[in-house]
Amino acid sequence: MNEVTIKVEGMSCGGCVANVTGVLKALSGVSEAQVSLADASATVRYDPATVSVEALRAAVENAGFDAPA
Ligand code: 9UX
Repeated sequence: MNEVTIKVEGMSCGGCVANVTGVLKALSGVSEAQVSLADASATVRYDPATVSVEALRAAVENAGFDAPA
């Protein structure tokens, strides 16, 4: 398992945090996601053989937020 922290911009409330947490955890290969509204970030534990950081970012973007590299 690897751990990465990605930027997540555009979250406004705890509901956004829950939504981003949910979309990340729903991805195959993701075991843990800790999303911070204050830090505008998500720290994710994932299996790099199953899912890429780019796929994590894409899932966040598809949920309506910005995940700049
Ligand atoms: Mo809060 Mo976010 O009312 O997608 S849930 S702004």
